[in-house]
Amino acid sequence: MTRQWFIADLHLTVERPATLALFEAFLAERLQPGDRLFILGDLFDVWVGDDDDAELAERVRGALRATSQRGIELFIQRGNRDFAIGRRLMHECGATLLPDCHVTPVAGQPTLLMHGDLLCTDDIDYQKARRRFRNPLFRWIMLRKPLAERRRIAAEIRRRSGAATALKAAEIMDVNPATVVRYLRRYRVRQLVHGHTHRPAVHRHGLPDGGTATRIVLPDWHADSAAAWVDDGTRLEPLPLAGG
Ligand SMILES: [Mn+2]
Repeated sequence: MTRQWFIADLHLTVERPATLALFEAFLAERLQPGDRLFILGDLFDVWVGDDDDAELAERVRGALRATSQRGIELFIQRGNRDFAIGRRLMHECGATLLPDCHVTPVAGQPTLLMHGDLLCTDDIDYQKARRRFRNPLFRWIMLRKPLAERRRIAAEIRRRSGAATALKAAEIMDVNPATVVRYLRRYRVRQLVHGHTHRPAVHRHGLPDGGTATRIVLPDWHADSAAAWVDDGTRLEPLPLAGG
């Protein structure tokens, strides 16, 4: 049976090896050939570029490549922490890079997939920082710098406060409900799956036409608490992977 899996906000880093081990076990033990895996952003706690040769990057690259080679389709969205993910990584992993807004059938109905940071429009400073980080020229200049310098800059951004705090998980604001409805209408969907806020829940949103939409917020991952949502073709349900 083909299943679709949805995960987000793993925030993989060498500093949390147990979460990395959980992810590797998830890929190897839960996914079966024919399954599809959607990673909706912030797979990495930070991504300095596809040429990263650090141990973490190599391990995740290898684990994803082994997964796609087993016949599992991989789809990845960028998050606010790993916005520098590019096509080279996708090619090396056998994965497909999805745009920031992607509509696909989930549990039998058209569903919008997002990382979720675009929905947090109350955080003006963050949205400003986001535009800067996502600017193609900024990106081009950054990715031309040597790896060591990019690592230093990434560490510096994590230490600093101000506009960059929005890149830190603890500071994330929740979504703006009017913005959620705007995206639901723009993409003509009644189901939305996203991560980013670290506030896992199922929400209902009333639409201007009198209908109701469902918004599923994926959990962030920790070694002792993690879950994937699974679509068996008819239903989308959470599956605890740690912490039950
Ligand atoms: Mn995020």
